[in-house]
Amino acid sequence: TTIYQEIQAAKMANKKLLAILLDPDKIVLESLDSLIVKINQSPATHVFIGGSQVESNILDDLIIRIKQNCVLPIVLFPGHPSQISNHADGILFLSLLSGRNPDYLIEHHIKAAPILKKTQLEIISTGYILIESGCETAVERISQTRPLDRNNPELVLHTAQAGEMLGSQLIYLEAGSGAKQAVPLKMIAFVAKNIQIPLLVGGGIITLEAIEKAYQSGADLVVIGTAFEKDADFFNAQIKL
Ligand code: 1GP
Repeated sequence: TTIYQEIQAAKMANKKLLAILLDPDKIVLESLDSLIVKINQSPATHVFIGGSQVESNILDDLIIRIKQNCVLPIVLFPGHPSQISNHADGILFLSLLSGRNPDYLIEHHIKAAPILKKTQLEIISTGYILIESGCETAVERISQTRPLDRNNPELVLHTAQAGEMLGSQLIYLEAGSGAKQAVPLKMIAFVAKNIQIPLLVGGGIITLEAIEKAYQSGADLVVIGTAFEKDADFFNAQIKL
């Protein structure tokens, strides 16, 4: 079975999924083994790997080392076509549907296509929607796009539905890494109810309670970056999911 089939099966069974996002720029290779132990002890079902500036040779080594001791699927979450490694299992092929920068809608994808054709990576088409979160985030700065108004759920839904109609396999509602405000729960619920494909939510989720509320609102998979990066005992220190 593919990564995508497993996500779909989990959605059907109402089994919630959790991805830990690792930023290769911030990982200290010396402490990688203990970090992998923490990932294995956590309730995570997926490892996402991505960052703003990544050298692919670092990426290869990092993924090889993670795969030695971690059985979770490794999914690339790239910011740029240079961030592709054939050692991962899959890649979120993101189109930034909230923005109007052609590079992030299609241009990078055209550059990535011949590279991806030479890999075994499972390619998962993902409609990526950036939601306003209180301050400028890295996604906004690097993509040079504006996030969608957090008080306009209709526009967010229509964007997600257009992505679904264009063939996205997943919708990812993103507040941005380290966001002050996560995606509003009502917005998660409104979008989840009105699309058929699995819904990913991330950015600014820093408590187990917030993860649980995102699930209850309809998120199928929650992405945790900063909270785990700051405290590798984040999941253990609190009540198990
Ligand atoms: C960022 O959604 C992810 O792309 C995770 O965000 O670092 O705020 O958890 P955090």
